[in-house]
Amino acid sequence: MNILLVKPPFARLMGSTVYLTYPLGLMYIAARLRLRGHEVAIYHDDVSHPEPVPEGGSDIRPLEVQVSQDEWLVPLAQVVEEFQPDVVGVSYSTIDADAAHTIGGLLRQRGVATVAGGIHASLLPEEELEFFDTVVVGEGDHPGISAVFEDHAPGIETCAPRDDWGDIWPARDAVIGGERYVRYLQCMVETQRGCPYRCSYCAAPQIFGSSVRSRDPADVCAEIEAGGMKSGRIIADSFAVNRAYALALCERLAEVDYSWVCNMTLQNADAEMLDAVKAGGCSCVNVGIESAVPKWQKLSGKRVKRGAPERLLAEATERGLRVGFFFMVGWPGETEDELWQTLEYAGALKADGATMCISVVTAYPKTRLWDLAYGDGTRTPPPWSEMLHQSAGMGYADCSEGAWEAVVTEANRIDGR
Ligand code: B12
Ligand code: SF4
Repeated sequence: MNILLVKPPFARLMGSTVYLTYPLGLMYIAARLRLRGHEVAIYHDDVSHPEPVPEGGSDIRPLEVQVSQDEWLVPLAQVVEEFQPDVVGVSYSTIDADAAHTIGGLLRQRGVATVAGGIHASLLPEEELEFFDTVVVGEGDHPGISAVFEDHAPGIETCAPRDDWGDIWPARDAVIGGERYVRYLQCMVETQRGCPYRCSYCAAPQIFGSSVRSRDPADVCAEIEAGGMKSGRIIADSFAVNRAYALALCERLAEVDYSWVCNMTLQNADAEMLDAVKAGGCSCVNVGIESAVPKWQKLSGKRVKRGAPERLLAEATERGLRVGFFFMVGWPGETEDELWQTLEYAGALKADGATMCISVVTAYPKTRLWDLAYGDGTRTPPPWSEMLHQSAGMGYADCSEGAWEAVVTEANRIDGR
């Protein structure tokens, strides 16, 4: 069968490579489908479109306006024409959902069978059936996925998280125009799935489960070496949540010439772990603090002991490791005073050498935060294409519009956007 896998535009519509992502999920699925002899290509609009995303700059454009225009669909329609797929799989998270629905409409018009999957389809499968024939919930790179594509039977297919998920490598060569990804993205490697924590804003454990499933460190390193990877990101929801595995992986990574960054939970980032990741080639650990205010830290789901971020920063800096801290502003009911406490705290950590990412609180479907933000019906969720952590249109703070704009401007300044 000819199978086309599609990821809608995001960075291209935003107008900046800063927003470029790398479709590892689709690459895993492509590898699985190829094993069954299918002809597979990935069309990731950000790089496959003849006018790919422009380099650099972070010019946030009104995504919803871009999505509603249809000229961006023309090259995709041409690829469909040339490749003549028997079935098309579409992958999307919530921010991409409006664009994905437009793609679903185009394919229906042409009578092409469709399979939807990824974060958003996994969270709201019933709703997505309006736009696609088959909707897959969960991890789509398991051996049975070929049959799902072959049958493309109308309805929902649920895939439970598998312990043996790392038995194949992603087909990195399947993307049309894939050489356009910046090298750093091409060096992204996934080591672990699943997370036992329950952060209120996060949907990941609902798709990847709460039990942590890790790949053999030797296989991870073989993939890195085979790809000639030198500097990239390790994809693992919480790198050190399984301490023994993290230490073993670092020991093995120390033997390859690969520099990496990862996300880690604050309570796991102790001196022993910092020594291990540094020895393993880590250049930066990213850690979520989420707020300076204990009440909002607690709501986020993060456990932050007083002084712990400063201690981590000092210990990491001593070892030549960078630290990136994540903060969020705009918790439901957050006051102006509380918002500025977070900005001042983030500014101080930045002055001490941390890199900073300050996001606007955005409640995604099927999270605790969604229930808090929209559950009582007093607020209406915006269109999916507006649900961006960098948008002043998001956030649920209890302050005037002018005060909120000043907060977002300052957050962007500290963040460096
Ligand atoms: C690393 C990361 C990033 C990186 C980029 C990662 C990359 N691959 O390029 C950066 C920092 C750039 C990023 C950006 C954003 N991210 Co992000 N990110 C992640 C993280 C931690 C890992 C993503 C990943 O690579 N996973 C591994 C791959 C293999 O998984 P996957 O793509 O989901 O694919 C599997 C399944 O979903 C399924 N599948 C996927 N597609 C399809 C298609 C078909 C047809 C089928 C059958 C199955 C299927 O099968 C795949 C294999 O099992 C996830 C959390 C998580 N655990 O997934 C959040 C996550 C995806 N991000 C999230 C968010 C909110 C964003 C942003 C919107 C943030 C923002 N700027 O506002 C942007 C959006 C970018 C975009 N267009 O998607 C949310 C999404 C929530 C939602 N409801 O959409 C997540 C879930 C985290 C959270 N807080 O809940 N992200
Ligand atoms: S630690 Fe990360 S992946 Fe796990 S629930 Fe929290 S935000 Fe989600």
